[in-house]
Amino acid sequence: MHITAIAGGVGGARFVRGLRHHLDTTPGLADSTITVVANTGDDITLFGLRVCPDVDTLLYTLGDGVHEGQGWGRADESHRVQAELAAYGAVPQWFALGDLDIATHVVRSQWLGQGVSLSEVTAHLAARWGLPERRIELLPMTDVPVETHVVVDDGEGSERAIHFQEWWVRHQAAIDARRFVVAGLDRATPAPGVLDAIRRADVVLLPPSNPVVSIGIVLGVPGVRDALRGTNAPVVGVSPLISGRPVRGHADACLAAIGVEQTAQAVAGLYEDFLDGWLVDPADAATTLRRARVEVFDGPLLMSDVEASARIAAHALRLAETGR
Ligand code: GDP
Ligand code: FO1
Ligand code: CA
Repeated sequence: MHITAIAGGVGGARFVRGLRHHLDTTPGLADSTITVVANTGDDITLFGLRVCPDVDTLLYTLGDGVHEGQGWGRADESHRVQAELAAYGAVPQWFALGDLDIATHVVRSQWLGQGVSLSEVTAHLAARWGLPERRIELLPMTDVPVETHVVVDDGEGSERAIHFQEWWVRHQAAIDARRFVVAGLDRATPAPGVLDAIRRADVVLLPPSNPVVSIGIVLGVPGVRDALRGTNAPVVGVSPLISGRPVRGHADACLAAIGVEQTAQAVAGLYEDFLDGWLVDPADAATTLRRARVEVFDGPLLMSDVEASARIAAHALRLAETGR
């Protein structure tokens, strides 16, 4: 079986790790392959280095190198380089860059500077993290640089756009977002393999990633949404909201900015044109959808460890088999 997943960072990575565990421990499914299409709208250039947070969270999580408590960044990390940058007065200081993590950004930036595409760079990084051996292919959604910005009130009766990371990390999404503007998205093309991965999959899964600034950005890459509408594979999603609240992060503020209600049902509505199945937490059992089959997970929809994530992924796969 070949499964394609469209993922952001922590929610996407934990789900795919659980999916891999489920496949590896289920007779007949161990040779299944997974293609992950990653959001690159979070990407930012800092100190001349290209940082791809969602791609790196996927690499580190699926490669057993992630800082489990944080959900992003490297385990056993130190911050000596950042302390030295601070001593030079270099800014910004609101974005924590660990020493081991910086190596990823240095080598990525070096290769990009030599003209290597982001998908090729990502394949090199994925090889270092052992993803091919785990039958996981990691693709950026596009090779074209794309950066999500957030339009906020500048306090003087006008508005300005700040980088998504500044809004999310520095301001903790506490400034009202008026809208998201994704620089580069209109001229982006899907990275090599992305459309085929959706069209040729046996199952397409939407992990419980942020529907606006993770999955929503991937869906905005010209051609991706059409591929999802057109694929013969069932498309099944897992709700990132429980009782209308995100499990972590600021998906509530993101939904408010695009005028969408903060419910599992309304999130599924964003995928209505291609979604076949939707898995929700027992607290959201009242969810009904016109086109997609809704199932209630038997227990909290929480990826508290790999086994719990695997049970959620297994349920999503079963729903795909029966959902259309
Ligand atoms: P990010 O890029 O690191 O923000 O990660 P994603 O976009 O992949 O996922 C973020 C979303 O995952 C948030 O909206 C969370 O509510 C959701 N999420 C995180 N952990 C869990 C979990 O254990 N269960 C469910 N259902 N959703 C989760
Ligand atoms: N998230 C934070 O809340 N604070 C940070 O300082 C921070 C640094 C960081 C460095 C590398 C990386 O790959 C991710 C990092 N993140 C940090 C997480 C991340 O930028 C955001 O959670 C996501 O982009 C939002 O989806
Ligand atoms: Ca993200």
